[in-house]
Amino acid sequence: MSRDAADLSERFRGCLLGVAAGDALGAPFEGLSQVDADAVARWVASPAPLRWTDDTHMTLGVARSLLDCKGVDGPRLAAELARTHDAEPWRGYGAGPPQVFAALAQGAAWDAPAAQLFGGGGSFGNGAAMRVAPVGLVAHRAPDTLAAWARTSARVTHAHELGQQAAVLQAAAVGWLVTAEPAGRDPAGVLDHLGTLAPDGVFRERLDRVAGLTSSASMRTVVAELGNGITGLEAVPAALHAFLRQPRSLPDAVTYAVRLGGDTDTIASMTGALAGAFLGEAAVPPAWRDRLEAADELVRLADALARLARSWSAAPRGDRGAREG
Ligand code: AR6
Ligand code: MG
Repeated sequence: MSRDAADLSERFRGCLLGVAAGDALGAPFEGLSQVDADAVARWVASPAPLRWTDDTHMTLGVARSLLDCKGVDGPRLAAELARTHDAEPWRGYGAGPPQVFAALAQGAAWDAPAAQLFGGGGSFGNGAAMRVAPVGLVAHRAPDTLAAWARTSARVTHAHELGQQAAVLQAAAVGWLVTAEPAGRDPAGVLDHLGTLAPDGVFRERLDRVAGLTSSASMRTVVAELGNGITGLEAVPAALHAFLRQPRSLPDAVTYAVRLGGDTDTIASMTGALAGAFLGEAAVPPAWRDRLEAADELVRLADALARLARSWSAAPRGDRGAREG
């Protein structure tokens, strides 16, 4: 394997391990508005197993479907996410997705049930963004395809524009960071890249708030400015801030995200995806990895995604195979 190929695999592994470690480390604190720093420190340092929740469970479903379809195919992704959920429905799913999967089992079209949720407005939850990292990894060399795949991957459960935009932005952040050189490139450049995808509107305003926060801002200020809740509009900026505040340390970024409170598992998981894509596998503490549920399976999938990314980006456009939306 060439040095570049080895580096890419390292980054993909870091990203998926970061998703799972952040999810599992944040899970015990989900929903708390005040998180005790000592309690987080004790839990982070403890030897207890790190069991992940729906964030990682769905990410694995997206990864398997990407590998199977060599891209994002809405109907096949919907079937894979439903299969994944039905095998372990106790993983802590949001309210919407199980309703989608029940309707799919009754024969509904792949994107129809999502449009019925929340009075017909569709979900603006963070669930489409929390599972999208594999899309950002595989399509990192093709920004238009990345955005189209991320949106299609969201549509299975998130019909609301903000739920879909959150997924596009999180995938684009992963895609930008996975090839950024940690030693050379300022990671804050990711915000300029995301600005091209959200030139106006509420997400643009939130990205500007992320750019305006200094690293000395208190947690109270960060939560007041960005939020820490279950919506994509809050979780994407919060994860970006947690990463950009300590971009050279995955454990510091993830632990900080947990301490922000609110939707701790998801914001820490999304932070772990960003830090892991930027810093690679070596940034994940061995002690975390030893505690982490299914770490070997995450590494195996990351390596398969890296092989797909290399073969996909080397293929002529017409041979790329997957449907884009
Ligand atoms: N109107 C009102 N509330 C909404 C709307 C809406 N249009 N959309 C979302 N919500 P959901 P997810 C609220 O159920 O995005 C797990 O714990 C509503 O309270 O579509 O997959 C994960 O770990 C709804 O239940 O699921 C993540 O933390 C909630 O947002 C999270 O759930 C989540 O939207 C992912 O949830
Ligand atoms: Mg959550």
